[in-house]
Amino acid sequence: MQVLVDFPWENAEDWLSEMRRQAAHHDLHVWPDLADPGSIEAAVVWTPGGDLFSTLGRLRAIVVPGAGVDQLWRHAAKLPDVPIVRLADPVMATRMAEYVLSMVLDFHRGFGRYRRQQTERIWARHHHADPGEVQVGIMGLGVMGGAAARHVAAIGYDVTGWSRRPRAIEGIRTVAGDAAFQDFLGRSDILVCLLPLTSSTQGLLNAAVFSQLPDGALVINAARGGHLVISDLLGALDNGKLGAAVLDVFEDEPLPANSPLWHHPKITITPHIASLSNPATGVGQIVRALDALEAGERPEHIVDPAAGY
Ligand code: NDP
Ligand code: OXD
Repeated sequence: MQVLVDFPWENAEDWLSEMRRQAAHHDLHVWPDLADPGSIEAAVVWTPGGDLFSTLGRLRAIVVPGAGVDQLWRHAAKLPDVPIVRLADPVMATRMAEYVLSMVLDFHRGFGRYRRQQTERIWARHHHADPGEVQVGIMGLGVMGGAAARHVAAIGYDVTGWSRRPRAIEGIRTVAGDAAFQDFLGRSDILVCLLPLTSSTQGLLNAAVFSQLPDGALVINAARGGHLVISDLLGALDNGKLGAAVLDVFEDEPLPANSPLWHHPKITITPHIASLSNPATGVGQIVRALDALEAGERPEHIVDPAAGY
């Protein structure tokens, strides 16, 4: 199969060498080295620029080398009417779960306060609740949110997960849909966003939502920058409604140097590393999708265009 590949990341060489190793039975064309765009049957792309797709007349599928697909809509002038396949990688899910768990523990045990105390050589001990008394609400119970919920619940936190449609996960209270949202927020001392960015979830982390959380709550956004209304977050942190925020994702990445988020004392920033994708397993999934297409079968993990994820 004729396959266009583009991995616009600092470790692109690792992805390319995995592709050359695992997809040796396909003809790979590495962007922008594309002699005959009309021959390409599958495009493995993250942020396809401008009108790339209009030049790929024989395209049969787009394979996204990551979990989220919203960046396709943002970068491509027009998407062709072909299946979009995404990654659903257990390695990434575990990485995300570790990130969420470490941020939950950091907040619950107050380690930020001890880091600040250390800068002033203050020896002061602060007592804390047990995990079972801390309510963690996870927005999104898919590959990422499901793994995060299990990890956090495994060490005793009181976890509730919220999804669009009802989901059952052993050991976790699950709720679904708009009707359950308000109650869900009220039981989220720590609110974790692991939703896809769609027209229904854009701007969902906003002042109205923050106002329904318990006082002093932590908000963790490891999904997409577009979920968060930054001015609402700053307002809720500054008026004391929220205790802290952890942000891994931003509408503009890298986060511009002049962003007020960088220096806010209640905000922890990480550079979109909550779950770095893993070339070996990621390429394994990409190749399974390409092989299915070549065999005339339907690949796994096809995005529902109506839902947008
Ligand atoms: P999935 O598609 O597996 O899961 C999405 C979940 O969100 C599902 O449970 C879905 O509900 C729920 N959901 C979608 N829309 C709504 C809605 N309107 N209301 C309530 N729930 C909704 O996605 P993943 O778990 O694989 O990934 C989630 C997101 O995480 C990605 O889209 C990406 O943006 C982000 N991500 C960030 C990374 C990072 O490093 N920071 C790395 C990887 C992903 P239902 O179960 O009913 O379908
Ligand atoms: C993804 C991501 O969606 O890394 O895979 O954010």
